[in-house]
Amino acid sequence: GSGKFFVGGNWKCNGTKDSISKLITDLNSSTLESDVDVVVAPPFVYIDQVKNSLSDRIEIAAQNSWTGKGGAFTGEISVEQLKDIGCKWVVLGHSERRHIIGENDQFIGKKAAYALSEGLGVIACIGELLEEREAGKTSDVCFQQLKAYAGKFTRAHKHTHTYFLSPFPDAVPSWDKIVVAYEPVWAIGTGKVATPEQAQEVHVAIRDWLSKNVSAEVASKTRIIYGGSVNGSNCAELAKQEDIDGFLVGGASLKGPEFATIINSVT
Ligand code: G2H
Repeated sequence: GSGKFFVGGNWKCNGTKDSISKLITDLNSSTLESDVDVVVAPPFVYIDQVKNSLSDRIEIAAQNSWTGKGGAFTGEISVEQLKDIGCKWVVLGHSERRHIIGENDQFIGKKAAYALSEGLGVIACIGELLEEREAGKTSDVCFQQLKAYAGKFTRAHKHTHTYFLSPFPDAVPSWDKIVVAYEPVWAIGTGKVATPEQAQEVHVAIRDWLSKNVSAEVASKTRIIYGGSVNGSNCAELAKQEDIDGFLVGGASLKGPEFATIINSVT
């Protein structure tokens, strides 16, 4: 793969003060490979607790952020607030937000561009539904979702005159803090993990798209991580694939020892 192995734990809407305190104790006492970037994404209300008790070895991501500066936006959390409490990352475009909550490419791209413009790292999720895979549309869907991010990243940097010269002109600097997470929707929380070959095939296609539409450098440097029912038993085979640069883990990230096993599957 390219870059440093990256493993994110997406806790989703799970946990209590007590269960999170136990998880933190387990994470703090586990031995983690040094050559891996590790990030956890707690629910907003527990971020401060996590920040105050989790080892600095692990960075913190939010599971959502607002499209711009804070203000009169009831129920939203701004990027500035996330930075204020110590978040370094935000997970955006997760399939649960796309398909359960109804966020579209446009809205997700706007959030991602704003987070990046404020220096927050973005874990940019993409992935196809089962019916889309069965209709042979996996790459089309992933490319469409990638394009929505890339287009917005460009607009976040449109102040230079090169804007009009290519479809994604100033995209290079803004891709530094992006990790692409490929999560086939049919594999999320279903226990139905993609085979290493299925994942590798899509990761190659994503890298190829980045190369053609952004730049060869961005394609080779950007971490492309896999998510969808990754666990302690299937991580090693997936991690061996050339273009799998890490994982976004849901259910299995709620168990400290198993999450450590996944982090340490780096090859
Ligand atoms: C995919 C993943 C984490 P899980 O959503 O983002 O969750 O590992 O539970 O399938």
